[in-house]
Amino acid sequence: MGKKALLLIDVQNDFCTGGNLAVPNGEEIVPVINKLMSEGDYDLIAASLDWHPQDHGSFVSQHPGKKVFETGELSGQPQIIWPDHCVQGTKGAEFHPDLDKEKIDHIQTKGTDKTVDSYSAFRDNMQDRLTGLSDYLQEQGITELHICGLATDVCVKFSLLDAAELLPGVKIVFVEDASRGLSEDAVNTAKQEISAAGIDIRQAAELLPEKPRPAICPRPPKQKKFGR
Ligand code: VGL
Ligand code: ZN
Repeated sequence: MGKKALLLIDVQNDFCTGGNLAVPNGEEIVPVINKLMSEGDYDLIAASLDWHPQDHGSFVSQHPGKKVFETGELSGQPQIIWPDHCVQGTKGAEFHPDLDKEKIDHIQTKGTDKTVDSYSAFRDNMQDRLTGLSDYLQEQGITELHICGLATDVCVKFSLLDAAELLPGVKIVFVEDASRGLSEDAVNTAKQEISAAGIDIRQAAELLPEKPRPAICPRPPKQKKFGR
């Protein structure tokens, strides 16, 4: 029998309302994910953490004269300049407080090298260094992987595309309503790329095992036989 895993991408304070790189309504995914974790039939639950040093090369603080969301350069490659976010050991880098963290079996950090960004939980943006997550999931015998989190158009998308490429034979599913994106246009483009890669797009409710229906109509009582 195959094994099913859930992978949560960057469900961290800085990507929720009030955070440094807030995804609109990002925190709305937390109850959806909690339900998936408690009612879903997962053999393994993994989560990634965007985990940057305080002088990470994607941060606006490291690019004097640049504005956030402009394109700059990092190690000779084009790089979107982000607000400083998810600095190791800060409140912004912690999981959202309402997330049922005790259900998480395995944590994968990423973005720890200040000279390269890492949107995907599987490898850095230069695509030359793996994080180790794909090997881990393979060693665990995972045959189906559901992915969701923040942000759909950045880290969730790149994690999905890498999963499809690095885990051949594993069924990959994007849980759309357990994810939120930074920009609506970019989310629509991302969904097209996700579909084109052969990844299924599903809603959380479709992925929960069917509950046995309560017996509201028990067998009618035996009719008393009269006569004879
Ligand atoms: C992310 C931008 C920079 C994300 C991380 O988790 O989607 N986006 N770092
Ligand atoms: Zn980041």
